[in-house]
Amino acid sequence: MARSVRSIHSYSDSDPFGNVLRELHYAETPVGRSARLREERNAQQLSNEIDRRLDQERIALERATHDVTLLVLGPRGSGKSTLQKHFQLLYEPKVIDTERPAWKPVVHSNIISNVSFLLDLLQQHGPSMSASGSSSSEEQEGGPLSAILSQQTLTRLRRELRHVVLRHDAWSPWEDRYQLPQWLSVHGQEVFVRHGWQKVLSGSHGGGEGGIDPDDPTSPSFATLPATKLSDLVSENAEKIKAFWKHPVVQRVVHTHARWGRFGAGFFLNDLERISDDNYVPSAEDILKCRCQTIGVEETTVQVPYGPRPYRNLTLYDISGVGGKSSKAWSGHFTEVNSILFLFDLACFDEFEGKPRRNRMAVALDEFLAVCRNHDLRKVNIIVFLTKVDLLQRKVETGVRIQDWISSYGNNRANTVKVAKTYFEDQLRSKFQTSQSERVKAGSRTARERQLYVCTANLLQTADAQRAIKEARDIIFMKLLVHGLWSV
Ligand SMILES: Nc1nc2c(ncn2[C@@H]2O[C@H](COP(=O)(O)OP(=O)(O)OP(=O)(O)O)[C@@H](O)[C@H]2O)c(=O)[nH]1
Ligand SMILES: [Mg+2]
Repeated sequence: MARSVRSIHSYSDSDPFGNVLRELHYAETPVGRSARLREERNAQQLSNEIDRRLDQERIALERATHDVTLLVLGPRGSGKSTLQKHFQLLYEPKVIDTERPAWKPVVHSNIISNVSFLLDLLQQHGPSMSASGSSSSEEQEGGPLSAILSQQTLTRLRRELRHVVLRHDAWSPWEDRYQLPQWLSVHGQEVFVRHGWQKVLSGSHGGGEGGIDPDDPTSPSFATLPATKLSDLVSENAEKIKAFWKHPVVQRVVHTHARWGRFGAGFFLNDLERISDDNYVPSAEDILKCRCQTIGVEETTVQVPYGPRPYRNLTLYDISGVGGKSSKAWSGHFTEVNSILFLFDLACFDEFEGKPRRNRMAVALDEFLAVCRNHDLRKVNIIVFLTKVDLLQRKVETGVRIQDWISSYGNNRANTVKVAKTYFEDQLRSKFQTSQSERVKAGSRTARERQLYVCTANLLQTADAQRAIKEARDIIFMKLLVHGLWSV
């Protein structure tokens, strides 16, 4: 007994404390010894638990301190949601994967909205034009559309597609009729989604066990997804829609009106066969192409690998539709953001919006200036993403002349993507400079520290978008390192 105690606790003879302790342990009964050992074990467990919690708190604090927040701004349709999807695809691909089934009603409503838009385009450029003449591009394409599209044909097409056509003028009873999910709504020809809609679908967030298996149409979550009537509507009318899409007048109006290019994205009419199938589940590419206007603030957090640390949390706030002049209302909540990502659509120079109607490029430049001038965000660097460069290319190739829409572009500049990109980038830099000079004049000492970066991306090309995101990430991370806010 005494030997076994000695073997556990060996105390030096020269140590006065050792002598005391040895005597104490020699006097220990077996019951007392096991009680003491139990207490020691408990104390050790408690100590380990405290260490573990302290470690956790330290890591949480470190992450909180080093988290990155970005404000995603830009006019309607400039690509903010698409950019967010790319952040997820790049850093959290599992999330997008589990959300795939939820995008099905969005793809289907995009089809319906495209058919309605096309019918309206036929009305505008078809029979009614015979009295007023035709556009020059139509002449080049082999005569006016009115020559091959009679009012009779148009009426017939409308009648055939009457079940799938959206009305412009009012909130249609569409949502009820086709049982759209609560987070999805349709107004005019626009499709809207509400904030946090993905989370509405049980098990669709965060991946992992119990979530939707996107490739298994019999998975319980998949089967209970709403909007089944909308899917029925598309599959039941697929043949009619296909015939409509292949109709020569429709093809003519598509090829002669570059502004159709705005649907280059949500352009699912070429894929009807695949998309109208009962077992269809949207691919990541389909999700990127979806057009649906965001309502409210959309928040997305991804974990970005960084140096020897496992990752940093990076949160994007998409302030949809209120990125410009009305920014005063919310900007005070975002003074600590690390950077602004401003999306600027390069292809919208020949499009109009609002009442009174204004050129969308002019609106975008005004919004950009308003963001630069915003007092709450005055210290935040801006990274501009020039988007839709592919559409710009398509427009100039089909003969749309930028100088016809933007008078300051002038006749001396070539109508090419390269020249146009430089021109629009110069416009943005000059707005930024204007706001900086105003601040210097007003006595700001920090004005000169703020910077503007510009990168270009076709957000429908995953590789190109990811290259631009990594470029932006490096700029943001580098700034944090330079200012000593981060260590590797
Ligand atoms: N061709 C092309 N289409 C793009 C590009 N970027 C985005 N799109 C498409 O443009 C449409 C609008 O993009 P969104 O990301 O929804 O635009 P948004 O800025 O979030 O729009 P709001 O939510 O209305 O403010 C979608 O159909 C996208 O697929 C691009 O670089 N090229
Ligand atoms: Mg959006």
